[in-house]
Amino acid sequence: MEQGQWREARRLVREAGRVVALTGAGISAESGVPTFRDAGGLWRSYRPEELATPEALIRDPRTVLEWYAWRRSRLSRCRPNAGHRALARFFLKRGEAGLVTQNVDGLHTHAALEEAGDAPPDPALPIELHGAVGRDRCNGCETRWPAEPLADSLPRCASCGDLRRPDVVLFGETLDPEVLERARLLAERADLCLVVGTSAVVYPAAALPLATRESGGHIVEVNVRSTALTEAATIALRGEAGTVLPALLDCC
Ligand code: BJW
Ligand code: ZN
Repeated sequence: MEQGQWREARRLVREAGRVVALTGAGISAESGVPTFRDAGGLWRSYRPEELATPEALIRDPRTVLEWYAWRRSRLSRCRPNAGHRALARFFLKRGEAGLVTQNVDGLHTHAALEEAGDAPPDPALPIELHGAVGRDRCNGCETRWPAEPLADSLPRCASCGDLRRPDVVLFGETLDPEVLERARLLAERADLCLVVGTSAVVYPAAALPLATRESGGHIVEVNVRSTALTEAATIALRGEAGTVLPALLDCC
């Protein structure tokens, strides 16, 4: 059964004209980045749904900014793993469609830079649905800056005085419509959507693989356990992304 699943998954990858990948926190787990909803994915007993909200940012900005400062400092020690690198190699080789991520950690971009040697072409660079933790933006206007360490006083925008915050999409905030549309078109036109390391409970990201399926394509899921999307998948490969992705993609 297991052997048959692998054979079928490899066939789907080989025969697909266009492949889109949707990744989540699980692909970065082996790089030492905590996930959101697995055991150990909590921070000081807060759940992401409590901290990653615009309401929390207004009610208790210091706690939210400290959470991001803690994550940034952990991230500064993290490197892309074999899963990020396998996807980067795959999309460097097979330019049709491309990579969509919910992650804000920048590790797909690092992997593409490492694998490409110089400027990687678009399909190997991720569409970052939920933004990037390496940037700040103003909560009031559109000004953006590279992230800076948290000081004693709350960081403020020099133009409008509003709070300076990470350039990420919190719960209840809307995704950048152009970014979402690019991802939606890739998913809709793909013959195969590879869904890696996501619990698939956060929308609209979780709807993207369903767009592939509704237009006649397949879903192959890579995860250590079953998820909200498993039933919709043609094949579900159980295992760590850093092991499964090279084994699945390097031979196709
Ligand atoms: C491994 C592994 C290994 C471990 N190898 N695998 C439709 C229905 C219901 C609700 C909504 C809906 N549409 C919109 C909503 C509201 C909301 C939502 O989806 N809520 C649900 C939770 C119910 N969505 C939004 O608010 C979005 N905005 C929006 O839609 O605007 C319009 C709107 C507004 C208001 C109302 C309605 C519409 C915005 C969502 C933004 C999410 N933001 C966060 C924080 C980003 C910044 C940051 O990082 O701090 O994004 S929350 C957090 O969850 C983060 C993640 O990107 C996202 C997804 O998590 P992910 O990646 O799946 O991680 P985990 O931890 O959940 O899963 C890890 C997986 O890896 C597990 O499956 C493990 O098994 C696996 N794993 N190790 C392989 N080694
Ligand atoms: Zn401003």
